[in-house]
Amino acid sequence: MTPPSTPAPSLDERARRAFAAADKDRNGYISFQEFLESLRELQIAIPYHDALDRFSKLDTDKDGRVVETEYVNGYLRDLLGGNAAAPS
Ligand SMILES: [Ca+2]
Ligand SMILES: [Ca+2]
Repeated sequence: MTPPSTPAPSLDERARRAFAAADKDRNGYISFQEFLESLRELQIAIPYHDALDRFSKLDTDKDGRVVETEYVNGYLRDLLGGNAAAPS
């Protein structure tokens, strides 16, 4: 049961994989419903409004869908920019 030895994926490769995993119906974007499901799969238990908040941060053009570019950018932003969401 040893995992195949693959070279460590780059950050945006990881982001793209995470995106593909979250896009359940493979229609090219993540809906909020899919986003909730992916959080659940990752066993990230966050309140509904936090999930909504994260989703809307990813959805930079606010069309209610997170496309791959938005996801990848958000993923990198999260890692590089820190996650210091100031309480409003
Ligand atoms: Ca989808
Ligand atoms: Ca969008």
